[in-house]
Amino acid sequence: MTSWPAGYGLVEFDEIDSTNEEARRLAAKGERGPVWIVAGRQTAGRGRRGRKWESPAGNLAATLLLNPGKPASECAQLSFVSALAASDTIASFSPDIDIKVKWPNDVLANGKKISGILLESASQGADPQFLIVGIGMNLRSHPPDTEFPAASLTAFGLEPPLPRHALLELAGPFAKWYDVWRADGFSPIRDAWLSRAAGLGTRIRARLTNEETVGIFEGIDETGALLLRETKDRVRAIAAGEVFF
Ligand code: BT5
Repeated sequence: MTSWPAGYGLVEFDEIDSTNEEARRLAAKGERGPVWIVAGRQTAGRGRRGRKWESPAGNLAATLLLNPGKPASECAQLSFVSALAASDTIASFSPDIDIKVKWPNDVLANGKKISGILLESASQGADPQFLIVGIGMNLRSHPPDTEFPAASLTAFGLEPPLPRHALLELAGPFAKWYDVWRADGFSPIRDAWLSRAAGLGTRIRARLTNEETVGIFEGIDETGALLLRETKDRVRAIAAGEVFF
């Protein structure tokens, strides 16, 4: 088991609306972190673009509030730092399951979504004053009817760890990858992420705001945009969207 990383605070709740919302409230009060906020369950857990995130008791709902002191464009790279940490955590509990990262920031276990990440920031001027990194993990249960198939550790016949234990296994790897990012930048993070990426080199479908497109998933660029080869001569950089394999 890893130990709690030095310098990181911890705030715990039995129940809360959303740990990301609590991070926002703490930041508004002047807290700059780094501090992990964890809740036994969320009543208004959120995903990207206003979607809902189900987080009943037994699963992990955690948010890290921190102040990277870098421009917003670079802070977006932390979603890949988070995905690496979350995939380490899941892998530590399920050594025989194929764990992959899915662009932009999910973790898949045997091809099913087991963890989702939501990065938020609030800025004054050009640079974010704080970054909010929310991570949900399906330890004990997962919702049945999601557009992208979901899974939990229990669904694979594994004994789920207590959320508190999972947080410990997340905070350590996050601190490790965060330190790599701070010392050496995005390049080693991108390499590590690509070595775990689902669907790399295969034909995928990408859903953007107003269209869908297909192509070969060739990698990600230095901003984290997905590189999709649509034709022999055209590689498109996709900054935001959903991908399907
Ligand atoms: C995400 O959004 O995957 C980001 C989820 C982040 C959740 C954490 S929990 C701690 C922190 N506090 C918060 O309030 N949020 C963060 P997205 O890619 O938009 O996926 C959302 C979609 O996944 C939904 O529309 C559902 O279809 C599906 N979904 C909902 N709950 C799920 C779950 N527990 N497991 C798998 N899929 C789920």
